[in-house]
Amino acid sequence: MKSLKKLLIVLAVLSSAVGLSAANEVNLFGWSEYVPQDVLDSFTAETGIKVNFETYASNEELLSKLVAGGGNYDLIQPSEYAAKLMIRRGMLAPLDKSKLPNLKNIGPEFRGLVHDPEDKYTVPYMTGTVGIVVNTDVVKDDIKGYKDIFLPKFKDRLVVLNDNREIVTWALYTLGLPASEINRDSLAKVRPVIADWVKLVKVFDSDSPKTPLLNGDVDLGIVWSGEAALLWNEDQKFKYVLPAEGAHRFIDILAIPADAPHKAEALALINYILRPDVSRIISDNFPYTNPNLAARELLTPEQLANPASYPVEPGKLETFRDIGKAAADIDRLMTDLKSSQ
Ligand code: N2P
Repeated sequence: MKSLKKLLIVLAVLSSAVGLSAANEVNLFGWSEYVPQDVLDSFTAETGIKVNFETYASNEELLSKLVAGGGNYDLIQPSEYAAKLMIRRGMLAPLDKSKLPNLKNIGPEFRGLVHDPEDKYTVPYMTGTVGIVVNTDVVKDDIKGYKDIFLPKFKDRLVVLNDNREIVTWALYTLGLPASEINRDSLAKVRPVIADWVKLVKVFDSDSPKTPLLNGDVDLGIVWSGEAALLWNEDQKFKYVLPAEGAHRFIDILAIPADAPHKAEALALINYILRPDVSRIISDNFPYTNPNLAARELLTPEQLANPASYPVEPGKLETFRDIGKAAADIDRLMTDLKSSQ
């Protein structure tokens, strides 16, 4: 009996040495420019759990990698509409709340939302908006919405997110159509609008749209609010405007894929991220709207006064709906319009 035990220990040590046993790791697939490497490193230092980190730049990219399989991801960060789709298709594992005591730090207004009414599968990571950044040193016009920036005079002075669902939604808002009703008919209506827009755009970038604005390569942008907040911190000439026609309020969540190989480690990382001192570091690096109210208490008055992170008059904001198969129609339309450029 004793020697069997010994043998098992030797086997375990050997197999971990050659990488056969991968128990003490977690595979994170997250948005680029959203999770500070420092946070992952300190998690590893505290727990001994190694974090393998891969990034994506759109929900559609995340979904296609997951559907293709082979990623072995343990922790992902979809936005509300992609999370809803995954729940509907049974792609997410229910969360063991007993392993998430820090969940208490999330504000009540971020619980029980449409994408996961019983908070069974998802935990809010950050929320934010998609809006317009104006370099007010250069652009003196009163910019209120999409219709004020997609103009011939701003040709080659615009950066926008490289996100098909976003772009189609901006066009729907511009036409006064509901953002959640995406079908053949509404796509036919937005087609000529977007065809004109793509001719004006200089840069499509979802990873770091702040960069061409900072460099002065462009004067206007449609970006994630966290990018706008970083620009504001850099120089207050970069003003954030929530488009009058309507804008996306995204809720990005943490979730564990149903087939994740390291669920316990993923839960440990979620609980770590929910710790106020850790969540505060995330806000320091990527100043989105933090749903963790205990972490918000640790932010400076300047951080809380950043108009892109914590908008005072948000206007017309909407979360996105799961639109099922129409997502593929959006991608076809956008590929078509961009390639005929
Ligand atoms: C961070 C991307 C923000 C997430 N680069 C938008 N849902």
